[in-house]
Amino acid sequence: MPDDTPAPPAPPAARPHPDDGQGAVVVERQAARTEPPRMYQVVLLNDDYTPMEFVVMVLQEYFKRDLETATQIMLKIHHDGRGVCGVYTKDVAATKVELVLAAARRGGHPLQCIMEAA
Ligand code: TYC
Repeated sequence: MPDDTPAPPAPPAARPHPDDGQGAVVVERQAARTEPPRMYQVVLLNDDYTPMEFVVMVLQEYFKRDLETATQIMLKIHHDGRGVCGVYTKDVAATKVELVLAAARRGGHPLQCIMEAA
């Protein structure tokens, strides 16, 4: 004999929002709590062999500095041993480091470029 007992009622659908008890759904605004992304500074290190002109070109090409600013940053690195080229999100900073190191390798220069949490 076929079982034609009706299936038990499905449980009420999950209700993600509170109900005011009168059929209207009340959506409460959540306080915005998204943290800003961590930022990383890309740093060039001084060495005795990379030509100054190459470093200035790198600062213009990969860090979008004008000639005067690029020259100032290059001279700061030359005198202090290191200098910040720019501050970026993690992925952008990592990409810039890779691009600079690849350009230095292509040019046969020992220029070093690193990133560090800002
Ligand atoms: N010290 C190098 C020179 O005298 C110039 C230089 C500047 C090299 C900055 C690297 O990140 C650097 N030719």
